[in-house]
Amino acid sequence: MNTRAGGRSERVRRDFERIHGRAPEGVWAAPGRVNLIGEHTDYNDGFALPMALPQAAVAAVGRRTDGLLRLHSAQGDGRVTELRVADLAPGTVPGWARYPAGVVWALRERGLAAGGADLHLDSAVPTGAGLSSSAALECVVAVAYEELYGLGLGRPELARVAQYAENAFAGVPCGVMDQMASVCCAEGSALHLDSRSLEVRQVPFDLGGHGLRLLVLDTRVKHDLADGAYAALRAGCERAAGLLGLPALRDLAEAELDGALSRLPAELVPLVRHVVTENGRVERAVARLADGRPEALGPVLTEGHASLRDDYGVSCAETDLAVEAAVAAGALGARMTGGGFGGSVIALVRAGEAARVTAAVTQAFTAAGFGAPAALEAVPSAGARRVG
Ligand code: GAF
Repeated sequence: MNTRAGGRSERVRRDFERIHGRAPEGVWAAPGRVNLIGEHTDYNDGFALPMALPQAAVAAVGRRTDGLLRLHSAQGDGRVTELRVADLAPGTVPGWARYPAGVVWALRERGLAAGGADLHLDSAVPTGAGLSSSAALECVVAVAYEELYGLGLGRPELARVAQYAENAFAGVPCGVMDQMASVCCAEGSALHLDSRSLEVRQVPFDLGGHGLRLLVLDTRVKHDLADGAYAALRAGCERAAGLLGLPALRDLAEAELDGALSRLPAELVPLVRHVVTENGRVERAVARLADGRPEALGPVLTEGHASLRDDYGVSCAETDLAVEAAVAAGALGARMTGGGFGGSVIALVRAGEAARVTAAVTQAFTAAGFGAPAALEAVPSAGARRVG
């Protein structure tokens, strides 16, 4: 099934023709994601369980032989951004264009024959909502280039290239989860990701068959991973691993946690406790899905939120209130998803309770003087692919 992205491909193709005055060579899509559990574990070489959203970035692309990269976005200001691929350098491209341009730069940094192209992008992934809108832009360009320029990298390597573009070209020190989710997810499944080996396993996640729905409530509090807080957390984790003599916090077993915490400075204790217990929550979540009990994910989600709020310190008043109101209204579990400092909350609900939970969160926001959240529904959807 082609979900909404496939349905949009004809329009994106027509828009490309109007903007670039020629036919594209193809149309590709790459989705945003929600992460079910496993937050702030990826840069600790740990585990995560994301799933792709139906909302995707769609790109119509055609190669150029003159070394120019001509970028247009339906969400942009209407102008075409024209860049010379040979001149691409970190820090030189502002705004949304740094994500597609960064991928072309990252491919060339690897010595790959990535030349120019005309691109038209149209993304349905909400921006600043913690749903990986930037990874979707990167990954749609990565899969298009993989095919058009015959790069032969394969999925996990494409995700690495996209991550490198975001780290080194756009200046955001993210881990690899969002890019892996965008390129490797499969319809009907969550993705069990080992961020060290990049091994993945598709874990069937049949919400509808179990009478469940997964709500996404975007608090509309914009988060920005480049603002320093994310980098500081990452640095804290790396420092803790160093002090413990470990390659990464992934190498600390839950059974050894108490002993390890007693050897760390007080400010690193909650960070380490979150990362180690969060890896454990991923394993518990996967076991519950494997047992055919997706409703049993609920308590794992809510416990994960408490850890992000109390130990990792990446929640905020709006995400805490959304979780609290959703659970009070009967959600099986809820948590913030993504990097935090705002963004979205996911809530696992019985299908018949979806409207009530959404209304309860909206009412709680009104009572607290917050703007109304935007509601979406998460359905485990396909990863990046050609759609036209
Ligand atoms: C953001 C980052 F981009 C990811 O790599 C990950 O660290 C996540 O925050 C937190 O789990 O989405």
